Amino acid sequence: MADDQKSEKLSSYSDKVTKDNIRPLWDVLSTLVTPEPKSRCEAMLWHYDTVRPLLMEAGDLLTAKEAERRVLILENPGIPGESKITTSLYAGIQLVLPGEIAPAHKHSQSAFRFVLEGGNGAYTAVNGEKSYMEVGDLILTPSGTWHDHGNESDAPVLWLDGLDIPIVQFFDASFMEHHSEDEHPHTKGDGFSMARYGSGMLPVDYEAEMPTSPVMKYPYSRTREILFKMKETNEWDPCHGLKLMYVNPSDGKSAMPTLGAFMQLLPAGFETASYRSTDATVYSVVEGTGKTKIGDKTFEWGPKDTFVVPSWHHHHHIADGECVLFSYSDRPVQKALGLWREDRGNR
Ligand code: GTQ
Repeated sequence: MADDQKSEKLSSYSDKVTKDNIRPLWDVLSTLVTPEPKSRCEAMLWHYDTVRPLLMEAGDLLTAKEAERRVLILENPGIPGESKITTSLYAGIQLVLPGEIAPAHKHSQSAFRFVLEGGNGAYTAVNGEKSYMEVGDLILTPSGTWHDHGNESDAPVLWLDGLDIPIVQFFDASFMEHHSEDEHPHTKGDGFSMARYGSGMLPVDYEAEMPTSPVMKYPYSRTREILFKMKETNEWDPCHGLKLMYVNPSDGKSAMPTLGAFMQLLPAGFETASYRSTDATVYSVVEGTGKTKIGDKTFEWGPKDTFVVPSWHHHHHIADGECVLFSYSDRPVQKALGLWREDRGNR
């Protein structure tokens, strides 16, 4: 058969079988099984100075209660309309104004709040425990736990919401319920779970019911102190500076099964070595200014900015002064499935 005759026959064959919900593998194999990760996710940065005024404008338009959650989603430009910051993760910035309550609900999705602004009287109540917020605190909302947010302070509170919404969507495993009251019963005070589970001791015979940390709040004051203590020994990793992972103190694994969260310190003037890994990573700048080069793009950042590094993209950070960066990714999922890979440069 002549080449053009053959390709015409193959093409009409494909058209024919597709009508029966059948597809020839040879048409799609190279897009399904790629030699390297090929993602629609693009490198991107959102300046806090862009997002904050938009949220304050939303604050004039509707209450936290009317919205249920007054959140602006950070949507990846390569995946428009899907409410994703990476292929597997969600990010949003949430605003709760003084006196407001974002009403209690629970859902299959795991979430965390990473506090950007305000606090000092604003809180998230999770599973009966009321955690007051300070900038840089990480507060968990494990899958299936009742939670509501409130603000008893006289200033707005804003935080970064990280959720595994796209992962739960992928598995078609989403359930959610509203509580009958705006607030679920707040029976435990601030620091309850930290004292019980996060102080190097556990109640004897403790057995985890869920593969998630029993500690609800990881205060920044503590995280920062650990980083600066570690700094004294100068053991900087060329790719990461000093980087810590938030863990479940009862098993040493990731604090949440679907969301890996990290905090790192870069010394003034430090330029990290080129690095890439298969977990697309969302960063939130806590302290300092600097740049991140991702492929041929350069993103300049300062406190409270959010940026995303897609899977398997070479990147490195350049710190102007001393910098602290929070980040999260789907690493625990990839590790559990034996899929996670990293490449520490050597180029
Ligand atoms: O605060 O419970 O950004 O349910 C998205 C979904 C926040 C929350 C989000 C949610 C929440």
